[in-house]
Amino acid sequence: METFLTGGKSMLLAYDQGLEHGPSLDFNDKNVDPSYVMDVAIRGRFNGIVFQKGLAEKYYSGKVPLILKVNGKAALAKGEPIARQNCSVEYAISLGAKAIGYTIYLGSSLEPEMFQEFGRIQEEAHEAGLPAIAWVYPRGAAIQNDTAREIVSYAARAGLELGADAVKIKYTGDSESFSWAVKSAGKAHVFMSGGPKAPTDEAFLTQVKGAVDAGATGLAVGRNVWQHPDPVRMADSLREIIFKGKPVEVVSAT
Ligand code: FBP
Repeated sequence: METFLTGGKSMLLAYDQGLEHGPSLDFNDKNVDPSYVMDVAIRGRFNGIVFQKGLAEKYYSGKVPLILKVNGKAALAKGEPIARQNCSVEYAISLGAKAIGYTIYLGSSLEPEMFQEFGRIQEEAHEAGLPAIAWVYPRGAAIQNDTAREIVSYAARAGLELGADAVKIKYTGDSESFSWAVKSAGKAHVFMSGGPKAPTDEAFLTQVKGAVDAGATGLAVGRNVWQHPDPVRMADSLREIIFKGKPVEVVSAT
């Protein structure tokens, strides 16, 4: 995990939304180009970039550590969510991966398949000396509110118990409830998931500050950075909060 940490904290740039959401929902003429986002990762001094294998093959420049997402799904199919493996750990390593990412839809009726698959992938990653990062997203008919304290903390705990070295979870909305999720994750690092672009920079930075104050290792963010008109400036603001613990007011004012 050390590759992704600076003084125990971390800031990762996620760019798998083209598969997860489709290009028309999230992208504009600039950020539809993976080279643009690769460049943001470098200039924004991120601790890692998250790609699916196709983007890693064609756009990964090697200048920022690579986290290879080895499963994923499109948004078109309805029904209980499942994302199956689409890339082997061995191939991910051949592309330069320094960590393996995998999404688990906790609460889906197809959850057992993802538990089993993640179990094997985690062991293969560990055998190769790589950490396994689990995106643990409670989802499906059984889940009413995927940002409720008990649901997010369940996601964090499930990740720990399944062997994840880090869990990527949604923010609960306030620092106090998020700190329970961080406690529940135990020794697994907690990354707050960015979510859709917030209405203001301040609103997003407040969430990030809340997560960091709750004990999160940091942030794995996509849209709030590469949809920003000045993504490098946003990355600088995030760094001030994550690595230096600065208050939002100070960061927003600079
Ligand atoms: P964002 O910061 O853009 O939300 O990205 C984080 C992420 O986990 C991506 O890795 C993934 O593509 C997306 O969110 C999944 O979003 P959803 O919650 O719609 O499944």
